[in-house]
Order: sequence, then structure tokens, then C-alpha cells
Amino acid sequence: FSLERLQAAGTGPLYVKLRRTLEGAVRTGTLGHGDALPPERDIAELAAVSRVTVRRAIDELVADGLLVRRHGSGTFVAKPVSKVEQRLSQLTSFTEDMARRGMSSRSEWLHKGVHTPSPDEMMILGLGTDVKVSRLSRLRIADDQPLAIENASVSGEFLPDPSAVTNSLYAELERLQVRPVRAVQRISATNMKEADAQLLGVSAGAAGLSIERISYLGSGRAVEFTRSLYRGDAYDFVAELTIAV
Ligand code: 16G
Repeated sequence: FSLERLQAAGTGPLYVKLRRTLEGAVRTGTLGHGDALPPERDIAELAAVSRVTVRRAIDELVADGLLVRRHGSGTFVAKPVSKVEQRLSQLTSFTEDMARRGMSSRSEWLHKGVHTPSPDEMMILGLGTDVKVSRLSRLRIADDQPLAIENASVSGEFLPDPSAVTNSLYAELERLQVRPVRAVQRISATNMKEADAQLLGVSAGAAGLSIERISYLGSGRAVEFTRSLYRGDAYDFVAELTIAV
């Protein structure tokens, strides 16, 4: 970030020149994906510009997705993401979806436990007053890239022991002979809150897809109520449409 580099970065306001210099450093590999940026005050000193100028250049690169700010640990060069395309017509599990693409998948568990259901869970899963609910929260990772945070609730009648789920929830439900055969899924847009963004390795406020899935057995009983947050930059949902008759 030397003064000479900045002067060579063409015309325009200082923050634009600094921005171009930083972009150049990423493009040429001087700054690698995942690398930490030096502290703002060091950049300001090296480039002989004010902290305000540095902040403005970095803010814009964060907004563009080239850099990521992680609370408490600094600013990093974002890792390039490969997008996952998911068809919207088949009821499949995350593990199966990734395996079909030749990707490995794993879960980082955030919580597994048996609880008294919330009013929402009671209503959606059709639970009686004395039935418990199994809750499973995890970060879903494909080929080492975090893709989604999933919070699943399953009736205690169908899944009494959530600790039995090691990786695939649907594989366990299949073993228990209560794998769902139909689901209704609702997708809406959201901006990620700081804590969620941090888990998913993106900046606070980044675009996310908030997804609710309620899945059912052939008998019509609801098995699963899952709320997920997918990375908007890493996931595309694709639906095939046919003409209405
Ligand atoms: C998918 C489902 C989720 C389900 C999970 C089971 C969406 C938005 N969500 O991620 O509802 O619980 O698959 O995956 O598609 P697993 O069997 O690999 O645990």
C-alpha cells in the first residue's frame, strides 16, 4: 500500500485510488483469498492518507463482497464462492443434494435437545400437550464452505432421541420409518444479522434466503418444521415451470 502504488492508481479521489490499489492487490495475488488486511491505521500510514479515506475504500469493497469484516478479528479478503443450484421440485436432504454434486457435506452442531414445544411447533407439528419436540440446530458445510444454518424441530413421537442424528436427519428418519414424502417450502429474502453472518463467513447485512420447510408423512402428519438461513451468494433455487392449462 505504498505511496507510489497509490499515485500510480490513476486519477480521482484518494479513496477511489486506494480502492483500486486494494483491488489490484487481490487480483494479482499479493493479497490471497482469506488473507487478513493490515489494520486500518497501518494502511493509512503506509499510503499517507487519513483513516477516513481507508475506511471509505474498505467499506465499498466490503459492500462489493471483495472483502469481509469479521467482528473482533479484522478485515479479510473474501474467498470466492462456487454457487450451488438446487431444484425446487424434489424432496431431498442436504446430504443427498451435496453427494449428487460430488461434494462432501458435514454439520457443525450448535444444539441438539428435547424440549417442551413452542406454540408454533405445537400447531405446525400437530402436537398433543404432553408430547416433546426434538430440536436440532447446525451449520451445514459443503466442501468446507459454510452454506446454511438449519434449525429443525421434529415431534418427539417420531424422533425421541435427537442425539441419534449424527449427520443426516433424513437418514435417521428413514431408519425410524418416518421419512417425509411431501413438503411445503417457503423462501423469503433477508439481511443477515451479525451472529448468523459470522457463522456463515459473510459480512453482517449480507443477503440471505430464509427458508421454512414443513414436511409430511403419507398419512398427512407433519414430521419436520425447519427454519433455515442460506447464503444468498452461494445458493440458487431453480424451479422448472410448465404452461398452465
Ligand atoms: C434440507 C432441508 C431441511 C432438512 C435437511 C435434511 C432445505 C431448505 N432444507 O437441508 O429441511 O432437514 O435437508 O438433511 O432444503 P440431512 O438429512 O442431510 O440432515
